[in-house]
Amino acid sequence: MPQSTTSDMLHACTPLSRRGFGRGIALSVASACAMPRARAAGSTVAARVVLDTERPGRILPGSLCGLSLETAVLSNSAVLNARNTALVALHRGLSAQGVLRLGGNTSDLGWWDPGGGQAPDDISHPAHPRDIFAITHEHLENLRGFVDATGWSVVWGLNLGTGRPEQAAREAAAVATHLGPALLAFQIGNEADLFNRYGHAMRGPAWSFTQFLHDWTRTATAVVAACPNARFWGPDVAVRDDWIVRFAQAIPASLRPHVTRLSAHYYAEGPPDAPDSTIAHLLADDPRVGELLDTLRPVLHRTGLPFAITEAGSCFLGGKPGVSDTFASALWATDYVLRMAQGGCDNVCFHGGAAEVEHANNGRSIGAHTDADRARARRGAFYSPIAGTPETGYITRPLYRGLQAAQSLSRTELLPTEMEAKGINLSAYAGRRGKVITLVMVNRDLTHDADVTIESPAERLIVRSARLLSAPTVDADTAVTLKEAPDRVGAGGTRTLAVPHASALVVTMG
Ligand code: BDP
Repeated sequence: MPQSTTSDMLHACTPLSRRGFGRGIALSVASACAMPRARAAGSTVAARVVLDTERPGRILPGSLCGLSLETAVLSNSAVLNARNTALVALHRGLSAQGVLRLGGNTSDLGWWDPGGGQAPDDISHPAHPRDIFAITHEHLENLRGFVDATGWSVVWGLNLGTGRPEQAAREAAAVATHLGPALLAFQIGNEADLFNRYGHAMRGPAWSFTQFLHDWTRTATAVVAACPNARFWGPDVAVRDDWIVRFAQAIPASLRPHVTRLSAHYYAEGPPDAPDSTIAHLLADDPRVGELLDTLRPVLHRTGLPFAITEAGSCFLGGKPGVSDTFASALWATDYVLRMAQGGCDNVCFHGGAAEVEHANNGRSIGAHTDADRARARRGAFYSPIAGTPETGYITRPLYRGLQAAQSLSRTELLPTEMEAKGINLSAYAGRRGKVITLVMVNRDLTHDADVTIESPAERLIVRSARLLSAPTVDADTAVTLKEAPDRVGAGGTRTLAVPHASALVVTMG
């Protein structure tokens, strides 16, 4: 995917920015500014959703929504630690078997220190002189305790940026030993498609896919020599969809059985100061999502490999206050996860964490312009689903509730749905588990309420329960709830349900 001019301009002004976001999104200034603070007097549309209960698709995994953290989080031994019971509970509140991906920019700055040594001279980088950190036995033991307490599994990012294959192999062996069955897979290199960009600066200007494949193969080969059962997810790129396709085609035969999932990252917008890093833009359809799914469809079919978004966020460079930490991010995420799931993606890990995210971004929280914002960002990057520290305790950000709403389709067989949205920004996703059918309707429209009539030609469905994902306003950063809406469950099996603007409704039927 070639970088757009916009992206190059952004790249020129903001050292770490690197994504061509927003291509093709037609967003008028008027709509970008439309920010209803109270319920707007928009009209109600009569929409219709048709469920095809006879053609169930694949079963979505229990780990549909996962979390992603910077590897540098391990430097604070109290965070990923079984004794951090508040954080354990918040992971369990999302999923009983989620995926915790450790990676991000800091995964290319960590080095395996088997015993209190000095960082090897060749693990250093002029662009990140003070960011190199050690990974120790103690860190890995704490991590194991944490994931055992949560029931989650780990995807571990190995250092391709500043490390050497032998070091990665030693690190992989230690990680495999400590994590045991809780280790799902390794990744090699974080967003290697950006390694030649200023800010990442891990490689020179001539860096290419061919060189990446060469380096990746050397590292993976060394890792397999040290851990014969190693599994890999890759290529974990930021923007180059074509690298995913080329990677799937070019994995050397000896490593092919070890690659168990294709992976990439997605940020809906950014950097925070870009004019269209807004709530309206976040909630509008992003054409890149459809483009990626179209690109991947034949590859997933041909290789039989599943696909994951191992790092997702509303706005790169730490998120944007007033956007990433608002209810809008919850609505965006519910729709994004389910849209991706419908397109063949099995897992979306949302990036977050606290000060380590600043670490990953060279010590800056770009979106924070006041001391209060900076203090808030240190407790949790604006895009983080969870904010807090072991000392202060933890809170959920609005995004977390959106992930819980999306998780309601985990472990269901996806059902084809057709939404007649009458021109408003309304989507629907459904799944079946045994006799129960769950339907998630997301109304990302900022002004139009919808009365949605549910039709299922093959069987008569009766609404049994409904939960509403809502908040006082779309830009609310508190009081976001996902709670029972008994008024939606009409007597006699009413099947026309109200989905107000800026809300989502999770309905179970049988
Ligand atoms: C991603 C990096 C991660 C950063 C994040 C961001 O992998 O380390 O923290 O962007 O920009 O690309 O916030």
